Amino acid sequence: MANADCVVLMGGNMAEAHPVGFQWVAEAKARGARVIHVDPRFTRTSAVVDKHIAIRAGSDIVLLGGLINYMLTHDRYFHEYVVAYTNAATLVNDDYRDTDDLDGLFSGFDDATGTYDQSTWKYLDDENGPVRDETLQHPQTVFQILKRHYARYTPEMVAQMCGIAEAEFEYLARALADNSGPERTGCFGYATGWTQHTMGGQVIRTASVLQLLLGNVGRPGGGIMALRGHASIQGCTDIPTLFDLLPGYLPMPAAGKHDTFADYLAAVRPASRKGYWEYAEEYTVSLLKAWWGDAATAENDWCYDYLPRLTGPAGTYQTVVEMLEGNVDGYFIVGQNPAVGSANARQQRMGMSKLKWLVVRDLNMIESATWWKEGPEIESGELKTEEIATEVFFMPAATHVEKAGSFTQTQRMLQWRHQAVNPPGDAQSELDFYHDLGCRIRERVADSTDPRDKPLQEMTWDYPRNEHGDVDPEAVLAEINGRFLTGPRAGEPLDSYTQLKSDGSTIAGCWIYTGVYAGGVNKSARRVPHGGDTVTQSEWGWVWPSDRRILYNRASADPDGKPWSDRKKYVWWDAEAGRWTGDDVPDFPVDRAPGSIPEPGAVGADAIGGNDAFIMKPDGKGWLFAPSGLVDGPLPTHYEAQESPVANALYPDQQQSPTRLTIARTDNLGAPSAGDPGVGVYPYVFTTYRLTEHHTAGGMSRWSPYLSELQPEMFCEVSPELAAECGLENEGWATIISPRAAIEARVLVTDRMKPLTINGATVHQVGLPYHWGQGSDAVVSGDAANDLVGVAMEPNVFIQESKVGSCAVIAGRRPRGAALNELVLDYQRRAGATIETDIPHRASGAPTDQEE
Ligand SMILES: Nc1nc2c(c(=O)[nH]1)N[C@H]1C(S)=C(S)[C@@H](COP(=O)(O)OP(=O)(O)OC[C@H]3O[C@@H](n4cnc5c(=O)[nH]c(N)nc54)[C@H](O)[C@@H]3O)O[C@H]1N2
Ligand SMILES: Nc1nc2c(c(=O)[nH]1)N[C@H]1C(S)=C(S)[C@@H](COP(=O)(O)OP(=O)(O)OC[C@H]3O[C@@H](n4cnc5c(=O)[nH]c(N)nc54)[C@H](O)[C@@H]3O)O[C@H]1N2
Ligand SMILES: [Mo]
Repeated sequence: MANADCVVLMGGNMAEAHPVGFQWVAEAKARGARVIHVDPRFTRTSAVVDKHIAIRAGSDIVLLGGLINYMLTHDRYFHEYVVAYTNAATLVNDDYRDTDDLDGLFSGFDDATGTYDQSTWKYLDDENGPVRDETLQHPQTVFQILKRHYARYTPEMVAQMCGIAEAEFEYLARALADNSGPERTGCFGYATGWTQHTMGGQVIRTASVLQLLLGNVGRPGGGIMALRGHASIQGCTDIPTLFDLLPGYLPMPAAGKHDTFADYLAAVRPASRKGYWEYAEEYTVSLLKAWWGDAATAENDWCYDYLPRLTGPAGTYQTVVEMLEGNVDGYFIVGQNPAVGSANARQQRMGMSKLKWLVVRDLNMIESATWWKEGPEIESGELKTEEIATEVFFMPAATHVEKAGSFTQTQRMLQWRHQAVNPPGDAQSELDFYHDLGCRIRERVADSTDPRDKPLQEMTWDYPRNEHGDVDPEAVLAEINGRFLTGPRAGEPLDSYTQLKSDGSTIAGCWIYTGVYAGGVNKSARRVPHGGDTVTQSEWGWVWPSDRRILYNRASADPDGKPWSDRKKYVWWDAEAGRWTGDDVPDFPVDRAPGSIPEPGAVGADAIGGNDAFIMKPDGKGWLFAPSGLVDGPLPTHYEAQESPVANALYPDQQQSPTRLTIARTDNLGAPSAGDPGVGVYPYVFTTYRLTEHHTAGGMSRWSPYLSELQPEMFCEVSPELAAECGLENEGWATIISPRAAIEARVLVTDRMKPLTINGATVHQVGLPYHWGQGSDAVVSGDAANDLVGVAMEPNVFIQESKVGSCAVIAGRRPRGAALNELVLDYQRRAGATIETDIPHRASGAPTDQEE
């Protein structure tokens, strides 16, 4: 980011939520970069950038689509880059139909299931693979499809749907165009303002399309920075706590789809057999060998059958529905506070009240551990402590300074943390807790003859312990890195994932991390001041894969292998040496000459052509159009949020994303949208966000008296106009009502919130921080914004739409006791909100009723 000439911060509040990383933006700005913040609110980020542009929450695809259209129609895209490195020239199947042809749907939509059959989105192939027209003129090229698709995303449409004046749009478009191309680069930074939408993945895709068109991928100062959340949230997807992934982005096997190891590999390997996913077998076998050691053999498919099989989505929201229906006995809550932090927090608490047992491991006695005695449902009388059968176990957890281990931050960098002090009392690190739990479970099943226990009996669980009896975290890192099992280097750590084998002679717990422990050195612990003398500061930490600081960096050179410009040189071809060289570890087969054409029949790395900069893609190209991989469409397109008072001007027949997932239940009703009767009952748009002084659900900040003093109370941000409309007074109280709940908050009247004119009508937005919850153990408590938020999910990754919702606002505090639910029900009745009004094309669980 420090190398960018233009930084667009959109869908995040970087100075507030990532103040340390923001130093790089500040550096870029000090060097003359233009910095722009696009946010519904004027924030602490807006205050220190060149320009703030106010946008209506949930309309980002219109703005980004408008920028794409601008670059295409004003000939401001980076032509040579686009032709060489993206799929712009690739032809798409003749059967493909765009949203403009089908009133807002792509071809292949099945109304009954609410899902797409993606077969018409495929490339047009001949015997040599995808057909390309490098002139970009053929009507079926991705380039021409893109042009047609975004033609209606005009500055007028942006003004109409986002509330952004044409002059502001022009400013943004020019800033980006002027700061892209051979000599210059621009980057985006985003976080939850983009992700937490029913089309969150597609918002980021729109930015990817734009950045590829501008040639801002794989180059210094380019890219799209996902400004991630918790300290190791990147680590949590690399070595996942997610239900649908195995380490290193290998998918979790699914029942009926991946029944045999051969099925699994066939699904993971690209049909083209090109690029590094061709080695899925090497990665998976090495993983299974790490987990099951000698028990994993070629004969038993390396214990592939010991892996669980998914029978459907098993994310937190689906699991809570299962709890509510009495299908879940026990639950572990670890490093999470869903009674406050998850959408429809009331549903989370009610779900927990149906469990037999609950384990909470946390630093503090958070609301997820105390809802049974002092949650909002106790106050309202909906739950009675003595009637709740859930047995709650609280286990104290060691904090980050009380344990050692690696954290992976947003730039894919692993950094080691050393232990500063021992955990107090009974507090344990996660590593010790789970190791201990594993040992105890293994003891219990040691003599079992039940085949179901074999994976437990046979797993490798032999970590060395230190003098206190604790597991050595470096031993875990070494296992993740992997080692040779046989041959002259048996027992030695692997240097690179390219050494992984599918014959059982290597192990690696996460293939993308291989190399972090090369030579037996913990490279994540490298801390040379300023990262040493190199351009990439390469002696600080270790970045996956293979310590590459910028992915796809072959694109930083032109098709001939020369830097695009001296100013932006990074990785280039050294013709004399016959190798790629430069400031970073080349993200390319190191001796593959520019322009070289693979031998017919070549597979894997050998099939990568000299200009196939995107080595993980099955065609080696950056994807403007995604022929596979996304369930909600090959091109991003705008739909309104699940709840929106605004009609979708782009697709009047398709208000919301057709593939979004909802949970149609009386405890998760949605507000009516534009065009529905009752839309005026919840007339305002709310959005939720963070403050520097607090952290997420508050477990790490509301227990600190210093931070609590700085931000003591839950509040709502409203414009002076909205305050006048609702009779709100600054520092007074407001009650905010959604179809799920009503909460109270202190009122902050500020002209940082601006009413927007959308489709010719005024739209008011209400800002709500989500850090407070009800419980007596914290220093400060308050109503939780998440009680208001409904669960509507993005269909690829199941993230909740917590950045937009509809609400009503009235002056004064909310009612107490049973009157609270009466108020909520009264609004529901007036709006006519029922399960039936809520079901889109399908619901992610069968619609069920719940006693009120
Ligand atoms: N001090 C502190 N730092 C944190 C955290 C914390 O709680 N406290 N949390 C950490 C975590 S877990 C995360 S994930 C990150 C999150 O980092 P951010 O995503 O930057 O944090 P939010 O405050 O949720 O910011 C979202 C911003 O997006 C805006 N926004 C809302 N809806 C939209 C929209 O539709 N479009 C656009 N363009 N903008 C929108 C909001 O007004 C808000 O300013 O922060 C991390 N850092
Ligand atoms: N409305 C709305 N809802 C949101 C969001 C939003 O923007 N708006 N943002 C979403 C996002 S991005 C996130 S990340 C979530 C966060 O939501 P949660 O993860 O539910 O909330 P946190 O408060 O971050 O919970 C982390 C807990 O871990 C504990 N902890 C810290 N270190 C350790 C440790 O080493 N071990 C253990 N066992 N515990 C530890 C802390 O004390 C804390 O209680 O909220 C999501 N919910
Ligand atoms: Mo997060």
